[in-house]
Amino acid sequence: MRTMEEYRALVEKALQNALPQKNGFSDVLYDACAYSLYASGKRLRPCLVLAAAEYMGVPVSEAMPYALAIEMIHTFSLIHDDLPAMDNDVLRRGKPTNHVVYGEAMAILAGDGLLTYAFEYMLQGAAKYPEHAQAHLRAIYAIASAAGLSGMGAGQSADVDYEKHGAAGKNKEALLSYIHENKTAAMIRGALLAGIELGDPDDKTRAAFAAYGKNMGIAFQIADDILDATSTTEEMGKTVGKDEAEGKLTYVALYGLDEARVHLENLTRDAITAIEPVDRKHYFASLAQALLTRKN
Ligand code: GRG
Repeated sequence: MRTMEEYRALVEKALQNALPQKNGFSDVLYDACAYSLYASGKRLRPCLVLAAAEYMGVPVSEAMPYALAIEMIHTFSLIHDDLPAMDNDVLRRGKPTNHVVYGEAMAILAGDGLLTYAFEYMLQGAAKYPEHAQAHLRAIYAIASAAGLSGMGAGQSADVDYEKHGAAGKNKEALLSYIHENKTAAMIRGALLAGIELGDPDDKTRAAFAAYGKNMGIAFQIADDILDATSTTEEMGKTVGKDEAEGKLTYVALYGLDEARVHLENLTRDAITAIEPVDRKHYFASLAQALLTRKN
């Protein structure tokens, strides 16, 4: 297995050829997709796909379409999350947001385009390996279910609904866990599961990666909440301090900074405990530990 930096370099290179060619009439859609996709994201989810696949002995070349597809879906979610109707953000990945540059209508199309193309891209990838068709179907399912109505979409809707209507009698702790588990952790868990499903994991491995991904994913969002309250716009490449200003339901808002940090540490420990039985070289434990202290 390689380092996360090595996976990231492979992802950046492969991404450059991932979008369909320009054809003249819809070049602006290509430009809008490329603008956000090629901006400097951390590429965490695609790197997780590749690491999990290599852990299972699957070559990077076979896993790459799934890595790039999940980054396209993640980028779609960022473009739409930034729209005026949602978070109304003007800065993302260190650049003006998609709708600021291309207008709202084109930003909606770019998000829709990236989401849809991700599935086209995964199916093209799967078609090259007819002898592994079942494994590729399982990988597509892992990503589709992470992104959709019982994953990221569900979490985002609960988040948006809270902003419009408040908790409306719901238990706030449970609602916050639901939002973080679905809005953010589902895609991190989905990336890991897609990677291992390309091999032929046993139930123990599947369960370990699922629990690891869920705990690390929630921890990742808590770190995001903490950074929103403590970091700078320059460091994060997006506007910080908005969570508090807009009364968002976050770990910092509900528990305060110190307790949010304790939740972050506990979830990281739970992630490490979950993966330990199958984590041959402590690769995934080290990764969770590194994310605990991330700066952006
Ligand atoms: C209804 C199908 C459906 C989907 C909903 C708008 C939306 C689509 C989802 C929003 C999900 C969202 C923005 C969650 C926040 C997750 C998060 C922590 C994003 C930041 O991830 P990083 O830090 O960002 O990995 P980079 O830019 O580094 O990739």
